[in-house]
Amino acid sequence: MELFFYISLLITLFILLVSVIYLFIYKNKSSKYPKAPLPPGSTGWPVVGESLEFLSTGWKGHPERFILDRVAKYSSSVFKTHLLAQPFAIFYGAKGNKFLFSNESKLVEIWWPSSIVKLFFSSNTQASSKEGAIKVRKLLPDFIKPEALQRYVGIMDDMARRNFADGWENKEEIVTHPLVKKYAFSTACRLFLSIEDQQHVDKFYKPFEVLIAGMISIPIDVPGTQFNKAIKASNIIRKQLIFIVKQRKIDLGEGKASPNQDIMSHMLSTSDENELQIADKIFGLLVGGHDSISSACTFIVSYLAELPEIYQGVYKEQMEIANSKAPGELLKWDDIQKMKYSWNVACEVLRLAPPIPGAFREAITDFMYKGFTIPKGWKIYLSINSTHINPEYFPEPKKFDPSRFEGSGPAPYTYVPFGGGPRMCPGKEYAKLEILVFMHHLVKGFKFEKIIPDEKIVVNPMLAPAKGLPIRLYPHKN
Ligand SMILES: *[C@@H]1O[C@H](CO)[C@@H](O)[C@H](O)[C@H]1NC(C)=O
Ligand SMILES: CC(=O)N[C@H]1CO[C@H](CO)[C@@H](O)[C@@H]1O
Repeated sequence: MELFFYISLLITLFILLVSVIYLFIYKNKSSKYPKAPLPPGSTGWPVVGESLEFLSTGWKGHPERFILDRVAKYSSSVFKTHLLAQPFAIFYGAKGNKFLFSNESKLVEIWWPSSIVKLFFSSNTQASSKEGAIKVRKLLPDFIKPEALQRYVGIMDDMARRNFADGWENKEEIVTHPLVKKYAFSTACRLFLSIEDQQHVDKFYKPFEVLIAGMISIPIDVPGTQFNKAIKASNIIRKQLIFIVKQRKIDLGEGKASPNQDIMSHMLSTSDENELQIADKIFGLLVGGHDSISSACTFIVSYLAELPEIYQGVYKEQMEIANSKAPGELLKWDDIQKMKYSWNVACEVLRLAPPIPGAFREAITDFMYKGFTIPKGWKIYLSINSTHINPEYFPEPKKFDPSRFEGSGPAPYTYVPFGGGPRMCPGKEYAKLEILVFMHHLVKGFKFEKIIPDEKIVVNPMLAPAKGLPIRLYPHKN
């Protein structure tokens, strides 16, 4: 009995001693941190933090509410929260965009939630370490420049023509979003991989659908969950892509394929990366390319259906171009340059309905912003949408006004549908080309009206009308 008492006492003393040492070290350590306070905000419930609130505002179709409510509550353009089991600083406003975009790689660097990393990166490129993070950054190519795209305008035109012929012509009603997705995906398959056969494209498309659905599922990886299915789909796609890339490399070596044939050939002949890295990049481009572009095109249809004057302006511009061409002649780079009004309209659509509502970063060092400390390792979410509807930068923000983009356009860092700084979306020029070619065929062929007047908008994982935007078509009589 006595022995038991002494042992308990010893254990208690030991625990006390350890606590004192721990507190001493901890206090010393934390005193080295800058004195500035953390940003205001609540970290919500333990572990889940405010993730549920964040997701639910997204599901309800108002992801910007999560941001705007808190900006009002804390009257701050930066606040802290806890999302995806991580401490987060949310940045809001053009100054925050500018600060983050121009301090890329100095203070912050791109970051992906672990569920996305699991879905998109093969295990050897996953960002589990510093080295991994560098590889993930390298996955984003920077080469899809206008020069590299010019020769593909004709192909894009041909793809759009075929897609409108198959999906739109001789139909009274269509559902826009799925059709446009198919258009964007087939175009990407052709331009990146030279896959033309529609059956092949359809077969390839199936795992992509599963993958995209998995992006917004709860990331629990056990057999049967949507997330698990998405990981499997991702592995299937990657395997196929690696196979295609390896085969192409052989064909290029033997002169059976041309270095200018498509973007994959271009990558293989201009970069020193291995097949695996190139396959990963193409994977990213296929997903990013078809989902964001189809979101943009769908909202263009939506706004044009509601705004007859804007439609008329686009129609006039596109018909001038169409009438200047010989029958059957494909669009050229010069024609695209003439689509100025159409592009302003597309930009205004992207302002009001940016496909991606925000972007993630990670603090790579402690830094100060607006008098608050953002500690190293914190994740950062910068809101794109909330800047776009700030009346300080866009007077009468709800008004659809393409003239905002005339001349020098909006002030820097206020309009960021493609991100900004060195991490600007690598596919911006590609997207611009594809969107304009789409608009050309859209207005040349049809007038249209919405079947559901006030269709709800969801984030899925990109912005989209809840029912896919069903419309009634009225082909032009000619
Ligand atoms: C980048 O970060 C530095 C250091 O915190 C800051 O002084 C600077 O203003 C930032 N750049 C911009 C353009 O905001
Ligand atoms: C993703 C997102 O937040 N979209 C919103 C952007 O702002 C417009 C205008 O307020 C809303 O209609 C969108 O839902």
